[in-house]
Amino acid sequence: MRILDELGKRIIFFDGGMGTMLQQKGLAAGELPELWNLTHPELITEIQAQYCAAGADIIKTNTFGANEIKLSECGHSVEEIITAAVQIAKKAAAGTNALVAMDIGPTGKLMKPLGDLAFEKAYAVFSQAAAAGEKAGADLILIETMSDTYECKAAVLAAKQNTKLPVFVTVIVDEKGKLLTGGDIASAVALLEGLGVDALGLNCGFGPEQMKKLLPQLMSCCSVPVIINPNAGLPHSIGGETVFDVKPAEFSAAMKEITQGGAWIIGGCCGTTPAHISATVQLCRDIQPVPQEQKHLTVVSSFAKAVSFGEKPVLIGERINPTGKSRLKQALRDNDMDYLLREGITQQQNGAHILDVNVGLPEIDEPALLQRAVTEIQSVVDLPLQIDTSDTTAMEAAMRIYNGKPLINSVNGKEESMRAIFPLVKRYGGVVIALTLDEDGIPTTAKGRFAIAEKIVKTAAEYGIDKKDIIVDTLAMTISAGQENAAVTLNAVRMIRENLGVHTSLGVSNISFGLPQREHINAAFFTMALQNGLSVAIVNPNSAAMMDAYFAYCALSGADNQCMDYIGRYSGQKADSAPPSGELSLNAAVVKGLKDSARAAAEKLLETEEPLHIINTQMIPALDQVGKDFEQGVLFLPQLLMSAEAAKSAFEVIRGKMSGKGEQVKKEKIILATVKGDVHDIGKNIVKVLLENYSYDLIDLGRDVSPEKVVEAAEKDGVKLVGLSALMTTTVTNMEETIRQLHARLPDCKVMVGGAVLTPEYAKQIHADSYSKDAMGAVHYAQKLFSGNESH
Ligand code: B12
Repeated sequence: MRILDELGKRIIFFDGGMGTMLQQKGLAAGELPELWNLTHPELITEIQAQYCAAGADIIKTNTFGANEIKLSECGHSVEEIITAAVQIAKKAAAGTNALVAMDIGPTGKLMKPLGDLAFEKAYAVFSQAAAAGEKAGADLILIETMSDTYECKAAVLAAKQNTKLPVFVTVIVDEKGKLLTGGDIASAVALLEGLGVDALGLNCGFGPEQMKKLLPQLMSCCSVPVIINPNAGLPHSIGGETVFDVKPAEFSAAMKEITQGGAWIIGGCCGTTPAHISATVQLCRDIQPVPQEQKHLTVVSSFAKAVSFGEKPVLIGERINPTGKSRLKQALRDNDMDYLLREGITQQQNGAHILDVNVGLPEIDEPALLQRAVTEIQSVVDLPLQIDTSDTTAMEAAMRIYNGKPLINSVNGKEESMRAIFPLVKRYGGVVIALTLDEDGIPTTAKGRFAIAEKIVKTAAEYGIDKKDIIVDTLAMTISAGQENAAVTLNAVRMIRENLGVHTSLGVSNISFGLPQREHINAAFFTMALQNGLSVAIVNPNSAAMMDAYFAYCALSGADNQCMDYIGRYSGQKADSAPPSGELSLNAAVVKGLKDSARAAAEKLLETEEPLHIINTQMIPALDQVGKDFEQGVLFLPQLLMSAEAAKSAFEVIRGKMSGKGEQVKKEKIILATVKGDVHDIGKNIVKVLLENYSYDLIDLGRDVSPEKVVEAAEKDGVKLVGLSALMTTTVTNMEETIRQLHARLPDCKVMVGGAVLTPEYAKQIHADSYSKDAMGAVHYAQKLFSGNESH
């Protein structure tokens, strides 16, 4: 059976859970399931044979964690384990029609800048696994349970560039349809379809009922076959054991509705068994797959958001482009990324939907700088980016590491340009802006520009690029050089939109070059272009005139539902109020995650304010705000992390001012640690600096510290006071355990605790000797204790 030929003709069935089946067969917690391919091959074959007997068309190899990162210390090579796993699966499938999918799961590491896994390292790790799977004879690749689109991109590129196998991908989302790193379903689909995967969908997380609710969202944007592999319900814990509630009959009934909702490929994940698959096959095998509609959506995405063209006119912020901007040129020469980030944030605040990123200066290493700029901007701004460069090496470098499906600026009608750019668009995915010029220059008629657009669309098709992924720029030429220029451009916009059916774009401000008071012309031209069907404009979102034209046009044309955007923007605002810009407060810099601005703001504040006051009035409220937004799903882990980094960099400066004020002779030793399982250490570090400031001799054990390590350190140095920090409800239990062990082993050692989740009552309940709500409280307790005033 060739899987791709089979899709859509009948429902295709994946097998069910492997990990949970192995646990039932005795796999211990912490043991690597992949090693069982070597130690218990017969058990794996047995499970997979049961799945084949149940009617699975595709069985997954037992290789979810078979990558160099997870297996580095197991004593066997990745190839050895994967080869064994594929052979086992082939043996189990022998005599049936079942195919073998090389299963690839996440590495378990966070990608940079969230964690420390570099994109190219992830690519290399996945390449090794994918190639080993193909070599051993797998029929397709399934990349599954991906919770980060960026890691997923590395895996898909690795599979596509190192094998010839079909590539299926499923991601894991929460009940709101969000990935761990904040992406929604539409942004994941945009990225994965852009990369050319053969089928995509959802797996793990929860049961079929919850997935059923997310299916319409997926079907509304997806044009490739859809896969749904849920768990046997929501996992919950009974007596320390993970249990899944949904039984085969209930599971299969929900899966039937899922096929009726449009999924072509179904199966199970954690907690599902051969009985679940068998029941599902019985119930669904005669269902005719619902025809999958081609959505023809023109869409770009970031890690978090997808922007679709055609609904409302789209604005691309033009400010990160050095042409004519000496301050930005200087920032690029100085590697001043914070300046770029501020430009990005301001444009987002002012209403841009996409940001143009162009760092082209003759004297710089453009590929390296463009990659860096894209990475840094993506870590603080969640808008999709337009990668704008005439250097194809820089373009490829940036497209490769971009987290999402980018907009690309640009290709044109020259043979050479199309030959260079289209393969990149095909390989990395993207929507490309096509300029209506070619070897003969820019046609002076709308018809001439239309003809070039037609040629570009036709040539793109030869590279396998659909016209939905092309946006034609009909080129605005200044009216000061030719009366006809505006009319030609606008006619071309209309002809292309109406007769070629592709979206159009314009760099609006070129129209007024050489004229005084350019904004008047720009705003009027922009409105005219929108009226002629323009889909997207490159504008300065910080220009009130342009934004006023935009919001007024949307309200007038009916694109702004009940004028809500217009009212939201202008009600209560004075007509001439200026857009936000300028220096950021420390609070704002931390909330927005801007490291350099946070440091600068802290330095400024230190001229007039006390360090502790700055922490209490600026940093803690900012982090509280970030925490709340995170909890409510407004912010996601990448932004949380950038805020933490910004807070830390401000704190570095503040610490410099705090230390050295106290006495010089070191006093008693105090141990500090953030408890096991918890990596939050900003608060603990503040406590440390303050205690040091009062001349205590601090032993900082860091974060994620086991109870045993704390006890050992306290015992070794005869320490009489230990401070423990915990910030999560899930880690206070480890705090309790640490206190228990300390008290049992060292009865004279006192334990003080702190951290946002704790209350005085709870601290008492877990037998802490002292609780303080802030760092100063830690100092007071230490003073009291060491001067002998502490009482029980
Ligand atoms: C910054 C931050 C992060 C950063 C941490 C960076 C770092 N190096 O610390 C990063 C991005 C890494 C992070 C990760 C996560 N985070 Co977080 N994070 C926060 C955030 C926004 C701020 C914490 C902070 O630094 N506050 C400022 C400091 C100064 O306050 P503080 O720690 O309370 O310290 C003061 C006092 O409490 C006291 N104190 C502190 N320790 C001690 C110790 C002693 C002995 C004493 C006496 C006093 C004392 O003195 C300090 C100064 O006054 C909070 C939200 C919030 N506002 O609390 C969420 C928050 C704590 N995180 C949360 C979560 C869920 C996570 C993640 C699980 C996210 C994820 N899905 O992966 C991971 C967990 C990773 C792990 N295993 O620990 C949740 C916890 C929910 C809960 N109730 O359990 C919170 C509350 C956000 C939320 N509302 O959902 N996070």
